[in-house]
Amino acid sequence: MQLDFSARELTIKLVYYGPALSGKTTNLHSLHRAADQGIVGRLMTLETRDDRTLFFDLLPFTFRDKGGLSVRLKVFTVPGQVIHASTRRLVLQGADGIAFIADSQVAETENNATAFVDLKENLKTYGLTLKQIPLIIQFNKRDLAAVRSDEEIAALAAQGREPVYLAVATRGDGVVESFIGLLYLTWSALDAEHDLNRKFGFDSTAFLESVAKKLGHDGPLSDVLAACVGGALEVLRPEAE
Ligand SMILES: Nc1nc2c(ncn2[C@@H]2O[C@H](COP(=O)(O)OP(=O)(O)OP(=O)(O)O)[C@@H](O)[C@H]2O)c(=O)[nH]1
Ligand SMILES: [Mg+2]
Repeated sequence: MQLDFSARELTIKLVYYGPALSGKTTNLHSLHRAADQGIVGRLMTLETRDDRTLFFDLLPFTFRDKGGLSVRLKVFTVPGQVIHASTRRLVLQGADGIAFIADSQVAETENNATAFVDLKENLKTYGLTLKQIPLIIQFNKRDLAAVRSDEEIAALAAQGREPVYLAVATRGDGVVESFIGLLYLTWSALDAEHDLNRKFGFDSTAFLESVAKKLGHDGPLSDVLAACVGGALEVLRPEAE
């Protein structure tokens, strides 16, 4: 997080991580499509001819709170291909929250696991553990035939504490829900650490509801958060461990 107190501007970095071809870039395309023009900037992607991310993608958002606070969100994807290990580490630097995009296909189980270990190791190089960073997990490509069942994913989710979402990123299903879940968790963690709501007279529920609305989800925040199929949308409080 970067905070410019005099300009009342806060910048939050979110990173979409995961194995190659799991749909990280597609999530950003769907978010970009769903977003109100007034809040979203240009989606920057750098890909090879066969659509593989070469360096990273970046989707910027800006929200202005009634109280005058500007919140900027920078949403990045890492390149999933194994050869881009050092780029993934670089992109992860300074992340405030992470969405791990897993591929639901049974055949991708091992690639998901390898990418998860890779995430853990890269966090370690920044002195972080999984418990110290807001993280949600999205099982994408639910529309394909040979995928792990809902029951299997529910059982997996019950083992961990990370909030779990189901998605079909190509259709936009579950994309905004995953994003709002990640933002909720990230804001809660930053607030617990920096007391943001009090310092800026900021109403985070109203903020998250307005973000969801500008992404096409009208209604109470609890409705969007209810899309989480497992794990816990709980604030990380490292001091309580
Ligand atoms: N059927 C189906 N295909 C999907 C879905 N999401 C993404 N895809 C497809 O999967 C392929 C890879 O998607 P990308 O978003 O480029 O994957 P990525 O995770 O960014 O891949 P890297 O950049 O190599 O790490 C593309 O052909 C997408 O259209 C989904 O929910 N269902
Ligand atoms: Mg990509």
